[in-house]
Amino acid sequence: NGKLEEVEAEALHFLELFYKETGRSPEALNERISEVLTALRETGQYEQTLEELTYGAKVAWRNNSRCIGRLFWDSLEVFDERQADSEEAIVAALLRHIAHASNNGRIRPLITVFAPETSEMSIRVWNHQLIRYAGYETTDGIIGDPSSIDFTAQCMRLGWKGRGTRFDVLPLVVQINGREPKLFTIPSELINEINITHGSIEGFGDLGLKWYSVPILSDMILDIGGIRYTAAPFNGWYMGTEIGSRNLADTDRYNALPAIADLLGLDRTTNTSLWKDRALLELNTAVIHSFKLAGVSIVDHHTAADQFMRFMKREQDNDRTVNARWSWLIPPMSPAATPIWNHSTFEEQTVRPDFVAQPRPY
Ligand code: HEM
Ligand code: NRG
Repeated sequence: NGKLEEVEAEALHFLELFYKETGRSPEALNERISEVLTALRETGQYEQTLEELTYGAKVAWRNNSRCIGRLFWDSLEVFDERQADSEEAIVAALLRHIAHASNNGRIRPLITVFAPETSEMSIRVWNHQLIRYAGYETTDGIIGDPSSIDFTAQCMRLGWKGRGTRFDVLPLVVQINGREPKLFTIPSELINEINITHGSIEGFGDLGLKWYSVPILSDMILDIGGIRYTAAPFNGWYMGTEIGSRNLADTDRYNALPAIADLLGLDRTTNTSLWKDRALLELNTAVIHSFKLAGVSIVDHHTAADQFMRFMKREQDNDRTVNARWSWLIPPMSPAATPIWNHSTFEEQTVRPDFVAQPRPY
């Protein structure tokens, strides 16, 4: 069975990494390897220890070529929810994740790991992120976040009704074993949202822009030692440009730049006024200002880039190669003003553990 051989090879590779990097003895490694191989040959599966799972999740973060925030990989907290076997138990764990990660603004990097994919069990969280805004296609155009249109339609098919504002928080949608998914509303007291204001531009708050405090990605596979955790939501904190240069600025997202330029009195009839750039700068300034004012963790792109350079240095000092994709690591604002810009020699390889995309379940 080719699949089993692959899992075996992945398991051995991960166990060797884990035992070596955590200073465990070769004897203990060999003992664990024979245990895992026996389990695999008898049942086609093996279960990771909490220590293996925890370290594997950290290394998956460390390995992810697209993440600029990896300096802090070793401080990831891991909640083991592999025993959760009902939609209700899974949702309760998701709510605990939101609360613990949010931490009144002092955001904690956290991953909650549910049971991996096996022949008997498969769990999917349909949400892209646990907290996200709905998007509706109406006869008057799109309302809300255009990137949520398909998922929002699924929620409505399952009986959800949004209020129809630009910022309706979507429900949690959890599916077990391909059954019809179940839908749950997140209690509003668990969700921290930040109104976007500007420290020195009067009227910026009247644009009615806001964003939620914690990005909790919930649609990727955590792949460790041949085991695929198809439901393993994780979060850190935001880099300001994710919100200020993309979510609120992209023309196919909230498209806020024209309104901001008008507020600033800029000439939008010509590109040479650089109205988009000026609007972007003030929007990004406002995002950072507003998160700081609310006491919510956020990092600007210059600091994040410096932290990433420190991460690279530290990895090299530890004789590890850094897996990196340049086009994802440069920030979407003033990229050439960060030290990442001049590193065009990044290497990207398929490595494990890692977080990987999976097909949408809907
Ligand atoms: C991607 C920042 C924590 C895993 C990214 C991106 C940024 C970022 C800016 C690019 C996103 C985009 O362009 O859409 C940060 C910051 C963190 C952090 C500031 C603060 C601690 C984490 C944690 C994990 C993680 C805790 C997992 C344990 C990833 C992954 C991607 C990513 C898997 C790629 C997502 C994809 O392929 O769509 N991160 N991150 N990050 N980050 Fe981080
Ligand atoms: N750009 C997305 C979030 C992607 C991941 N970013 C992080 N991850 N900061 C957005 O919502 O804007 N994280 O785990 O902190």
